[in-house]
Amino acid sequence: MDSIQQGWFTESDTWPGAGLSLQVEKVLHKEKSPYQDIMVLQTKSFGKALILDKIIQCTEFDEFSYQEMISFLPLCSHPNPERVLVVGGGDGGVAREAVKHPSVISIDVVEIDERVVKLAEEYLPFMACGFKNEKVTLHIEDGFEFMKKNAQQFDVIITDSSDPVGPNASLFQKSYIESMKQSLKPGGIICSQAGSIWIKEDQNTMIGLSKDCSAVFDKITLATISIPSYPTGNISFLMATNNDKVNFKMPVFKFTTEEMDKHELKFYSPELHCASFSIPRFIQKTLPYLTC
Ligand code: SPM
Repeated sequence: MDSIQQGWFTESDTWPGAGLSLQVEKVLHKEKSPYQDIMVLQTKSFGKALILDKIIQCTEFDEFSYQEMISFLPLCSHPNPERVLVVGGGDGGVAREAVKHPSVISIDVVEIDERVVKLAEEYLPFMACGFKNEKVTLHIEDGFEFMKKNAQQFDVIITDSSDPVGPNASLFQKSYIESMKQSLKPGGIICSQAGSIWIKEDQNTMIGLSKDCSAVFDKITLATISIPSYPTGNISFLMATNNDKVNFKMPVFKFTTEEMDKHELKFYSPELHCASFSIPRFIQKTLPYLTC
């Protein structure tokens, strides 16, 4: 089915029987890269939107919610996060946020699809600006291969991927979790997007991810946030570590109000950090592998 009909883009594959629609003013760009179909849309009420394989990745209206939380939940839980790896993240939004943490020295972003980076630079400069920071190094290559060459290098690994379909499916499998474990320094933290708590298929992803994590990590937890442009208005993050001193629910680094204003944080705060780990009972019961 054509994803744009009568001036509306509908994301219909990720939420069975339902769909999120955005009214489109203009298709700014459309192409098939070696890895995926890419569209950049000018929408009527969500600003510019990046779509990969018909799945909304981010919109100008609410991208800050996802990028701030997937960055600062793990970074502010780690006692001294100096080296950060972002797998995916080709729009630059996570890099833009991660550079704001004061102990972060370097961020390696490993994106497989160079076209995503180029199009973000052209159409989404409010995110691609992340690549301009001197702490950030961009690598156009496969995340698995990169991690193989970089054992025990990173304090925090953030997987900023699309959903587990097509080439992204490998980023939700056990071999990927084992690769991350090998690339982490002792005591490091991983954080992966894990879908919506309301979608059965995403719950299955969370169960699989948390089960596979339990084979290599002692502490596994889930945080969940609101974001209007993802199906059901929700997205979750699975985090894990072997550091027994980490208490995910209480940030060890707390941004002050002045720092949050200086860095233009619009969603993340130490209070919201704590609150995002309070997950509904039906999800707690669905996920027996969470340890905290
Ligand atoms: N830097 C932004 C990239 C966004 N990556 C996550 C995209 C998730 C889209 N789908 C969410 C729906 C859950 N089934």
